[in-house]
Amino acid sequence: MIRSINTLLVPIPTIREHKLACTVMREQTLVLVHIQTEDGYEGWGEATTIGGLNYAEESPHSIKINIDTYFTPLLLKESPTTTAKAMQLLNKHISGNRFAKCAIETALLDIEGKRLGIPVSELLGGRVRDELEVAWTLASGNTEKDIAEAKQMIEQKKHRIFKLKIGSNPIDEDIAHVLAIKQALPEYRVTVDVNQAWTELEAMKGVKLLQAGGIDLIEQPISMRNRAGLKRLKENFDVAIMADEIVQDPQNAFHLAAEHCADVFAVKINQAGGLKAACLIGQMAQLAGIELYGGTMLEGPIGTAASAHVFSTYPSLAFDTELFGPLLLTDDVLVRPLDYNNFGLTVPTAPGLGIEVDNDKIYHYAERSLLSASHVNSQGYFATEKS
Ligand code: MUC
Ligand code: MG
Repeated sequence: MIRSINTLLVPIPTIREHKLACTVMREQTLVLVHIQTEDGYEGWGEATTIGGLNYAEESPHSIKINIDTYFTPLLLKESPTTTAKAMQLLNKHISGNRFAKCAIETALLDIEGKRLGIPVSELLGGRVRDELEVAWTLASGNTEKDIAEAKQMIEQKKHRIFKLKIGSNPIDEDIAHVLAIKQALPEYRVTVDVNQAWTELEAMKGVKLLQAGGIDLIEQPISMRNRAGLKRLKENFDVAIMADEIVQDPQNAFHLAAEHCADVFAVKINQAGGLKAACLIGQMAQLAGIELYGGTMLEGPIGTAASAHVFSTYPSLAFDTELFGPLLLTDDVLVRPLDYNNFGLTVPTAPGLGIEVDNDKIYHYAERSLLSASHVNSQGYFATEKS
């Protein structure tokens, strides 16, 4: 039985500016959910999004307010006895809010795994791998800096797959940037993420040039609203086209898979609406012959561990993962950081998420962020100010 649910906003600066087509990130706000039960268990979950409301329709603040105002009272009143029943209840009474649902489900599965003495991966059907290869995103905005960063990552045996964020500059500039990096790293996998920035016409040109330049994977080149356009790109080019923003809940992933709108799905636990939903999307992709990629919403270590448990269960993960979120942050919220080595991440094996959260540090960070937010009212909500 759930005793308490705390939702904490934990902003952590990034190690450098992270430039996407839709925003420039200098910090990431982790929305952390801490659930404690009557019988003494505790679980942690996390939701993140990118650039406030730039990337998706949930922001850190909307996630916190909706959990505190709608999710928590419902869960405390109805007292569901399992994670599955809790999620059924939430899905019945709360529409949308996939990121918030993901954070709650993660914390509940963490508790369920600890109670049963098994890792979350085993609650999700069972892992088939213990290590995940992790790509690094080059997004400093500067070609020379990106090349130096990539070479350092290779030398340190941290990453050997590189994803470039493009779409904020004129297309010819972006292509020149990508091709210069690929030429500097000829034997390594280089992929691009356009984050929906191109029109279909621009994409016809861009994809052609990137394919000719040896780029291995092109992620969400056009608007998520142009499903037919994505399918046309997939059919017109040999280079793998990956769907990202367009892959949302399992229902919508079902249609994408049935219509074979992309070669690869980037699956993200937040975007899917939770861990079980992300597993379901993976299964549908596999049944439709679509390859899988373990995506990130730039989660910190809690969401990254949860994602790792999910991706460890996929029978095939042809395009590997990009679970580098914690490495982009200047501080950790775990007692011991996640185990990144030899170009990958080791999936934790201890019960639940298999991580030890630094509760004191998190509560300290969350308090500091509340104190520094000038428009916060007594409940910790952002109040509307009169102009
Ligand atoms: C996205 O669109 O894939 C993943 C890596 C990164 O830098 O941004 C995210 C979001
Ligand atoms: Mg993407």
